[in-house]
Amino acid sequence: MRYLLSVLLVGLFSFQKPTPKPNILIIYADDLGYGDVSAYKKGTLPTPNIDKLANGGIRFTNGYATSATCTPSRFALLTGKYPWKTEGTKVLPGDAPLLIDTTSMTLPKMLKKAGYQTGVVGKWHLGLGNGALDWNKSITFSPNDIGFDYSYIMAATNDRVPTVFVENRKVVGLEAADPIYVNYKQNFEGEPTAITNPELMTKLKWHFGHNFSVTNGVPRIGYMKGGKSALWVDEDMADIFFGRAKAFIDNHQPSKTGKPFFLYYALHEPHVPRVPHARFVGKSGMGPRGDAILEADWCVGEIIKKLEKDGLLENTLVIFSSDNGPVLDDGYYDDAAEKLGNHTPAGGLRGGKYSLYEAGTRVPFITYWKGKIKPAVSDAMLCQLDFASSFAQLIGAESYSTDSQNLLNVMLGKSKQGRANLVLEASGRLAFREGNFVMIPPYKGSAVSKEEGIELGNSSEYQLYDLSKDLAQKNNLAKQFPQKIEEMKASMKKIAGN
Ligand code: NG6
Ligand code: CA
Repeated sequence: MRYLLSVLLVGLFSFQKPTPKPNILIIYADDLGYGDVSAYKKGTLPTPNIDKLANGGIRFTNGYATSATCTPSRFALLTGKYPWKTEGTKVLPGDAPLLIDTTSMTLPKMLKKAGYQTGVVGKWHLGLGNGALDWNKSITFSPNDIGFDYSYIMAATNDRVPTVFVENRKVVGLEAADPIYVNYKQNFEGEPTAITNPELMTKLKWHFGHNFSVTNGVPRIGYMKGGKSALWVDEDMADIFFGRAKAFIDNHQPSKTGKPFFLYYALHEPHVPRVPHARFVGKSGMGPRGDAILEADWCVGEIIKKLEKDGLLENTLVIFSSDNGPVLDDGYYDDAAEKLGNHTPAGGLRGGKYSLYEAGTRVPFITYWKGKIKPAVSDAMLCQLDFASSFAQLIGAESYSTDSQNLLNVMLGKSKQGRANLVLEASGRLAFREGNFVMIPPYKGSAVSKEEGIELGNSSEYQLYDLSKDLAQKNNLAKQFPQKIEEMKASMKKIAGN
């Protein structure tokens, strides 16, 4: 009898064996606008590979980054915390110390704790080291100290020095005989810059900013010296990052290791400088920005092909999104505006990168899981901030962040009940979306950024828009609905303080 019972119990338990934890792949573009993906806004620029995910998964129309610039959005994605609650979450220079506290819980740490093999490949921009970093030594305070088993990154942005890759704790390809030095305050004696030696700018010329050291024919932000053997070639960056992402999958095959993986694949496109591989040059007819987007789309296609080839697609949750909205001229002469034609990077939303208007933070946001997620378009509101709590639910871990909401069912298409509200951020300024309304408090500063020509959202008056009727934010309802403003102010205060 007892024997029978235990057989029955064993049978029952093996029958109820939990499904294995899926792999998680986040593909994160840099400055890709809501309307830059053709599944979002059919235009002159085809993105067939991203479209495949969008049309085979859930295409979210109200998906947000927390912020209209890179560093804070990435901070939120990896920590599950509103970035503006932590000091220093602004666009970082290339020599900034690590912004994420190594003792705090993070998304990759949570996954690692649950048995995941974790990797990051691509753009980092969250600082490295603990102050006065020596790039020639092993780097502590790196992605490897906040939960990643493997990292292959560019430290900051492709327009900031040092223009080298860092694999785990080491600058890739550095030779001891030619050490590398970085300084954001002053140049190294005798070293050329874009100002003293403009002839070095063989590939791109600066329009504003970006007139410090020149590497690979491209002027950058910040000064650097040495490390010649380690300098990246911009044209090869997409292939190198894809190669490392692919190798990460090869080296962490769940069938061999018995463990799922988490890969954060952070593309560098279409951030400036836009220097795509020759395969893509001239292919979009829109100049380097369009070509860079085609390159990014190619990367997406290749990584999905890789998963498919390895039989991993049915057991991998794939997410595609972008860190902030689009910008055309971000400091180089590359004809992005001149060759735009009918393409609409913001897809009808107002503003762009740096803006408190929708195009700053509302981005392409796609979840895809072959066989598990049914194709759909969802207008539920969700934010990259929510990955932390949603993935916690996915893997049966406890959520560790109160800013991050568990929207797993929304991400899997089982619910359309998204966020009730979300605080949006652009360069330290906050706005508040609740339901279909968005409120932008008054801010000093110019209405349009002088150099990029983007409407920032600044006004001396309150702004209130009903996005269900006025997606382009043309009609300020603040005067008409003073009560609504008061309600939203009170609601925002509960989350963001005064
Ligand atoms: C700005 C840069 C811009 C870009 C941005 C960061 C100038 C004039 N502009 O300061 O080119 O690098 O920082 O972009 O230097 S982000 O996507 O990483 O946030
Ligand atoms: Ca960005």
